[in-house]
Amino acid sequence: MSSYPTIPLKDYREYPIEEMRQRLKEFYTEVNRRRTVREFSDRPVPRDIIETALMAASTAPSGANLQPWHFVVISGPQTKKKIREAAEVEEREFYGHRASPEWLAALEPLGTDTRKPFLEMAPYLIAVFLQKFGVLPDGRKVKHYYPTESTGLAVGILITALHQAGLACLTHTPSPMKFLNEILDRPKSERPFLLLVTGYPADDAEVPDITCKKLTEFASFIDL
Ligand code: IYR
Repeated sequence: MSSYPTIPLKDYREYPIEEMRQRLKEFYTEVNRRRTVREFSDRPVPRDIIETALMAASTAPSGANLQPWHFVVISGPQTKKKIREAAEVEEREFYGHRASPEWLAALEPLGTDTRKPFLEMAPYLIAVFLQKFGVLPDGRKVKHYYPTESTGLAVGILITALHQAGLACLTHTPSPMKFLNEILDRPKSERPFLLLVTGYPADDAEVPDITCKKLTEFASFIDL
């Protein structure tokens, strides 16, 4: 058996079952209020809020603990404008030619279109990159395992953390997103994963009238 360094699991906490129920109920009530928002206010948000949310995201489990992600936080108007312009070029292609009628029909309840003003309005865009491999200081490559799953888990925590802080998010996926590597000067070993738009919602923000599936629709239990 290989030996590896360990430390005691000192931060784990167990709760009495009733407290477990109560805590989860409160957590569920809290996350159930989260809605994806497409209309943002330009009100500023202190940068340390974003930094702490990113620290929370960085606690996500990852393949072989290689943490195969990089987050670029964009607050500057010039860079936001470049991103909006490049994203809208792709979106015009998408809505005009690339998307199948079936895909466009699926998007209909969301009311999305080629215009992405939120990319300039929101105080922060967080471009999330997935690293297919890491690069050591001497230039050698380190293969990453499950980078897609790992980065998805980190983004899930990031969205939850921002919601906890009272900020709204939009998970935006202009496709393809290669332009993010060029604009943000990220290496080829990194694949753009998601553009997370965050800030306060606009005062008159509205959201689609859609709901989550019921537990019985998305989960099954096997007791045998
Ligand atoms: N990227 C496009 C289209 C789009 C695709 C999916 I899947 C969505 O859930 C929402 C939008 C856009 O942002 O408009």
